[in-house]
Amino acid sequence: MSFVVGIVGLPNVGKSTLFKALTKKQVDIAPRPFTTINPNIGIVEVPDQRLEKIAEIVGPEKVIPAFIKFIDIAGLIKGAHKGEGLGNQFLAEIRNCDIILEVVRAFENIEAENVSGKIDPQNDIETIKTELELKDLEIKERKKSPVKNEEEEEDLLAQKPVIYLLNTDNKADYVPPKTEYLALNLKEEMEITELSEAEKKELGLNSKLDHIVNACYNILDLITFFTIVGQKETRAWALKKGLKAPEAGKIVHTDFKEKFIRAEVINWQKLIELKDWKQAKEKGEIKTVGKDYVVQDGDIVEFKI
Ligand SMILES: Nc1nc2c(ncn2[C@@H]2O[C@H](COP(=O)(O)OP(=O)(O)OP(=O)(O)O)[C@@H](O)[C@H]2O)c(=O)[nH]1
Ligand SMILES: [Mg+2]
Repeated sequence: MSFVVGIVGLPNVGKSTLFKALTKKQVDIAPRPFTTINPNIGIVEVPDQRLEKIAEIVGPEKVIPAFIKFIDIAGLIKGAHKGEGLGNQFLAEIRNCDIILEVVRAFENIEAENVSGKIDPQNDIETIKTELELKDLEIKERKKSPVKNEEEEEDLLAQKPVIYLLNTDNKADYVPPKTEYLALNLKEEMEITELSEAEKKELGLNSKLDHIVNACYNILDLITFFTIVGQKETRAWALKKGLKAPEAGKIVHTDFKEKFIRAEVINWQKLIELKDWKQAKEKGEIKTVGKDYVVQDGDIVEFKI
């Protein structure tokens, strides 16, 4: 199971710039609208110091972080819901996303045309919102079923959680949007990812991309649990908050759900204190839990089948 974040916004606002900074993938970035047509898909690791600390005491061959999938979707314009600028195709790509990360333009760049005419974050936010709502209306009309089941409701574009990300160059004047938002200079962020550690230090530059990944993780309502496979692999997994041990097991291996009997669990910090699993077990610090156990953020889990 993976969780999907859709990068959405007007054309030329820096969506692909953000995608490249996050995934380090080479994608087309250019000062013209509709540079991106086919979506770019990439995976981003979720930063987690707990994983590093667990790995320090375990010393595994491989350390694998949890990840989120990001999709860089083509720009939407007014009328997208009616097919304007291939809008229908692009809107359909949003439907498969769990949340929307909306990039909003707040930078001056005369080369890169601003399709909405001027820097006006609130106005741009409303343009996109309207397109999503109009598309939903059209879908509802088409279905015309009086009772909506939960799944259909969930499918609505305007119902998806949104994180607004203002792409600012810290120079342009603008009235901030009325909603909550993150503000970053995405071009600078992309450039930072191309620097070495030493260069970053020298220039005193720090990436803020982790804030975005963490914000996505939070709004997706995810927790992290860990697994340790001997000296081989220590791994972090993303799980929807509130799910039980067999559901967590399913993410690791399909058998872990079907054949789930019990799991052994310890909080990550407790294991760090006690230094190793065997010792923790001897001290009675490893809990044995059944299929109704709700997995907690920071649990280290060993599934027993
Ligand atoms: N000055 C400045 N230019 C930026 C910034 N972010 C992006 N740009 C430029 O704006 C242009 C468009 O950037 P893209 O990342 O391709 O934008 P996009 O939203 O993916 O555009 P489409 O795929 O066409 O919808 C490029 O020339 C970028 O270099 C920024 O923070 N500051
Ligand atoms: Mg693009």
